[in-house]
Amino acid sequence: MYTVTAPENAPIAHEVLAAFPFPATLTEVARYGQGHINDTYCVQCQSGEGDCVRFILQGISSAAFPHPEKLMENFVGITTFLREKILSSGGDPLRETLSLVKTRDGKNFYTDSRGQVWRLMPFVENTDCFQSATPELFEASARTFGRFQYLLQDYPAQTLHETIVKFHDTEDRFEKFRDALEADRLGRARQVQPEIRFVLERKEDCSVALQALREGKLPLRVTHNDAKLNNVLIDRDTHEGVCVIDLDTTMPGLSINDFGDSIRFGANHCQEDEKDLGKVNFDIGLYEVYTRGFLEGARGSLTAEELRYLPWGARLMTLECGIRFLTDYLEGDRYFHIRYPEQNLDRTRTQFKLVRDMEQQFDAMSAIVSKYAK
Ligand code: ADP
Ligand code: GN1
Ligand code: MG
Repeated sequence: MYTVTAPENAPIAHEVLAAFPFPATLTEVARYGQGHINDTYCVQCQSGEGDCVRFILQGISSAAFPHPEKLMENFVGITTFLREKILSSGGDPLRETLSLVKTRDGKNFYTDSRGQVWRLMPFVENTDCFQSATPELFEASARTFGRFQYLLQDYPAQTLHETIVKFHDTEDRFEKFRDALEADRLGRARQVQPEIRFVLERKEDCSVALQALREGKLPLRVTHNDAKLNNVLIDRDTHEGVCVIDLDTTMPGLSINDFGDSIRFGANHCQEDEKDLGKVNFDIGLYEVYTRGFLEGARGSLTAEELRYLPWGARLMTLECGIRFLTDYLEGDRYFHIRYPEQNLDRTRTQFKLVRDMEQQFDAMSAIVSKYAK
């Protein structure tokens, strides 16, 4: 008998596990990783000879993703496409892209008796997932995200579903913020006047990327949309990026946003909810190594206008994320999980401090892109 270290979900775990064909005896099922969205488990099997095989079992969050079956269609389309690209360049698709283990009845996912969708994936062994990194690891993640962009450049973007509608529509995020402010359901607006002003003063910034898209300056591509350091698995021996994971928001989007989200998350030395703003600083040195790695991985697949707008991607993803945290705070913390009452406000403040830093160093950020763009 195997152990399940997830008591609140145990009956479901048994039901879900029974739906998949495991190659050997199950020995352990345990909660895994630090993701905030999906229910992730590591499932371990052992053969008679003592060989161990691991899998990642994930229940997709129906709160974040209203149509998980469409998300799975995207997942299959993207990973099948990547598999072919990786094979033709001599790589190992079982390490360099996620893949699925089908259910006993040959489906790509299992829907449990409560309606939650589950998928099973081979565990990419001998890798690590980092929440913060040295410059070398940060650059490795940049090359991997740049390569992801490069490999998907001729994917038929129009065939993908929008798994979260208007996900990086910064203008819409601004409007939703204004609605939350107007409603002010919990009377919290009074305490956050400086943060509210910060957003209102940047209404025009919220249109910069979308306006460039409307004018045809920026192309719509297939992008990851949650391109953070902790969504790349890094090889334990070579310290090179191996595999981009967490593909649930991979859909049509802007390359500058993938670049920007990585900078937002990784080009600093603080936690997202750091209370001491004295410790929250945008690190332009880390920005430089990320830029170098991303452009190397993208291998010339970005247009001159995309390159020109990369620094805007960083500013806008950081501003947008701060707006989302502040909106959630005003609405009573309904979207982002919180561990203490003012966590979304602390998160808002770190993002806005980073935006200010980027605004002040914007010319230097542009110069760095020019230095590495060929
Ligand atoms: P979330 O959307 O909740 O962030 P992720 O898909 O990023 O979920 O998965 C959560 C964690 O599980 C990751 O941070 C990583 O540590 C681990 N993980 C996910 N898929 C794999 C895999 N195929 N092999 C090894 N580890 C994985
Ligand atoms: C959420 O769960 P995680 O950390 O992968 C969010 C991202 C935000 C991030 C901020 C689907 O991602 O967009 O940037 O929190 N993902 C979703 O911490 O909303
Ligand atoms: Mg993740």
